[in-house]
Amino acid sequence: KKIYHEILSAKAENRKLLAVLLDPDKVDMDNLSVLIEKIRTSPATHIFVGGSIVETNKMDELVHFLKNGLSLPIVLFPGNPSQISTFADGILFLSLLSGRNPDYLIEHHVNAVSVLNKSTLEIISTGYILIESGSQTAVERISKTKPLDRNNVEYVCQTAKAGEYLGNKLIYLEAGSGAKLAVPIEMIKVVSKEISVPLIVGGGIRSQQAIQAAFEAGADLVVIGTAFENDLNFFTHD
Ligand code: 1GP
Repeated sequence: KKIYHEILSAKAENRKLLAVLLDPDKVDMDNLSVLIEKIRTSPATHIFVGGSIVETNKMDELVHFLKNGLSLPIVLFPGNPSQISTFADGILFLSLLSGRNPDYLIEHHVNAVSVLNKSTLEIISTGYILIESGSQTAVERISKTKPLDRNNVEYVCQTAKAGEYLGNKLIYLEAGSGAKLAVPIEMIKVVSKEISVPLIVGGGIRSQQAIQAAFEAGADLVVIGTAFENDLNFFTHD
């Protein structure tokens, strides 16, 4: 349980965590050594790997390469069970609590058990909550679920707390990759006070200031995907 323990101790010490999300479909596989170098010199504490529609062999290839080049924990962030690479260190076992599609609440999880049982992956149950972000995102399209109203902070809070009561070890507020609007700061403030498990925030965060604002509002771990994907020097800008 190394990864989760580390997240818990970081939270206890108010040490903020940053994950770089890599989508094997978008990563330039011919230039992986540059990518590795950029990550190595970045403030990233975790690598998340996943995407909406990735094949297992692509996941394996990328995870394998990252494992060899970096000492950061590699955590799967899968869109479905076919994306589970047993070369990674851990997996966010996501239940899409904002939606009412049973496939993403439990069905995919049942189907993932046989591969998980053959792996040494650290399984971290995560209540995944999609927040409306100005336009339709891939999560919404693929999961065929509606995001929660970004103005209804109370309902989002209740959803997050229900996720914690169900035993989720993490709560993840997600605006969606490439989101127009990130999760509202006010929502991060209220939800982080409501729950006692660590809070992950991601989607549409594109500047150092936005990362900082999410941390100050109460996010324990911020996820950066698109901004780094589009500009490998993202973390060296002011
Ligand atoms: C996955 O939300 C992420 O949670 C990443 O989003 O690609 O917009 O950084 P971006």
